[in-house]
Amino acid sequence: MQQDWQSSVVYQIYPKSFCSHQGRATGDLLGIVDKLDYLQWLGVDYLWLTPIYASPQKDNGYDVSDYYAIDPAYGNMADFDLLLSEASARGLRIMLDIVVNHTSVQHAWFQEALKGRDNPYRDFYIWRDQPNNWQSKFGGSAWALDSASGQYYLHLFDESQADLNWENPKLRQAVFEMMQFWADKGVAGFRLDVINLISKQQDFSDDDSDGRRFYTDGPRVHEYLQEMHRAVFAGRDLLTVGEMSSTTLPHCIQYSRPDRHELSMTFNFHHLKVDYPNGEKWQAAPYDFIELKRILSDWQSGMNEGGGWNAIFWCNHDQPRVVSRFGDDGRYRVESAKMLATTLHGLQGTPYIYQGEEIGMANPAFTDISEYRDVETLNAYQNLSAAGVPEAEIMAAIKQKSRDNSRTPMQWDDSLNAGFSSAEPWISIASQPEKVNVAAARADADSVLHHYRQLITLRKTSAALKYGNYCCLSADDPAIWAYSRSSDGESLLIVSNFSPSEADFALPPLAIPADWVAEVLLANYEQSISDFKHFKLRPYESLLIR
Ligand code: TEU
Repeated sequence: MQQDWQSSVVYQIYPKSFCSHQGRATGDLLGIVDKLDYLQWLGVDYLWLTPIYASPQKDNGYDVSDYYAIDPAYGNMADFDLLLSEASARGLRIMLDIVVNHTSVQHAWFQEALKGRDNPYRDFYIWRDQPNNWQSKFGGSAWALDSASGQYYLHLFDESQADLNWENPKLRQAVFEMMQFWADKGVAGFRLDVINLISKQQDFSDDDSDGRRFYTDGPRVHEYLQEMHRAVFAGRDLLTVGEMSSTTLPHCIQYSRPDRHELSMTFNFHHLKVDYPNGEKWQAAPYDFIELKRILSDWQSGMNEGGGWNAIFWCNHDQPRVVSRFGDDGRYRVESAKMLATTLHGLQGTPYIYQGEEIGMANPAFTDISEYRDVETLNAYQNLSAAGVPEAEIMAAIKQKSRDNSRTPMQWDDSLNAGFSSAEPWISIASQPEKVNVAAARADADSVLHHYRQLITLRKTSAALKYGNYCCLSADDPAIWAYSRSSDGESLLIVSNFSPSEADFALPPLAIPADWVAEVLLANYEQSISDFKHFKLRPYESLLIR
């Protein structure tokens, strides 16, 4: 049966920080198997695993050295097969992360390529006699010298991640075969890492900026995805989601409109740059709430009108925790985590939940650079220090923005290391594990966790939630985000207070038919509203009304 991914919910697992079955510093595949009953209870449909392939782990697996092998830290192929079958027995489907913009420099292809300019694998990568001025997304030049040949290879990310040359049909064939291998095994979907960067403009000109306009949504990217679709996706029941870096709405419509035969849906990050002053990530700053609403609203309407489909999310392994970012991880942690969940799950698109989000995990309160592990964070620290930025400013930015904010171990219970492992974890535990953990949340009917579970159930039963048109009702309000979702016969109203103060809400005239009968489907406070056209919202209060 064809899975209806419009009504599905995806749960993202960061295996390194999920659960260690073997009692090691890092999580493993058997640790995921241990938690499948929990995930089935939660009600999610797909489990997306970030990369589990053999890797030197310079970028936590996004530097793949062998696409056909499981990294020994995570287990082996027998463990993976067990995970597939145990997941399937519980109605859970496994999605893998496909990282094919680049490989690790330790990948056999790159090692062959290093052997000389006429090696058959040389052309799997991108070489130039002289570097241009493009910048790596992790800081510094995007080119590194191979001293043996005197040529430079392109790396849009870390120096250990060499960009693949998609112009080469043999490379494309090798990538598609690898994806077929995993699809044949029974994997039910793919998340495609920075897939809109694979096609580079071939003149490699210098830029007056960092170079991204020459490879973002590049000249042949749609052609390559259609080729991938014919080779791998066609005739298979797969959910495919592309991670799109600095993309545009028209491109995302093209990537995800079914008749284009590219992908099922796309991630974009525009709504998660509302706390980047002038586009600068490494500066501590408050977020712009009006801008957040505007961007998400534009993508809601735009993708709907264009026939595309959004992957919707607040959190992933590259982003800080949403309760710390757009909510309040202190006094109103529970209320604001629920409010953010309702606001996101009310939107049109397929919701993604990142491990720990469902229990309201917060950013860790790391204070020293030695507590951080992430290559991007450590590079930024070095570059900013070298540029003379004061230490306190750098640490304030890192505390707010570091990708490690979301990479601390999953908090399962109040035992040693939050139940993640019997060994000291590779990165410290984040926040109040004795209070914020799965066991405590399951036992408390008012927890963030139970709220997520209700949202997941609601999606399955409400046509308006799945397919309804989105309309923003409070674009300029400094505290409230209200919107409606309407489909034939069902209208929903989602009203959320993003502030720690009380706020007044008035339903704009004509937003809802005159004869409506309101019913609260989900809330994060006790309800006693008599007039749904005009009411007060308490701090971080949120209502989902039918
Ligand atoms: O991330 C792509 C990406 O550009 C980011 O979200 C990145 O983390 C951000 O720009 C940093 O400011 C993907 C993966 O999700 C990420 O973990 C990898 O490091 C990256 O690709 C390279 O494979």
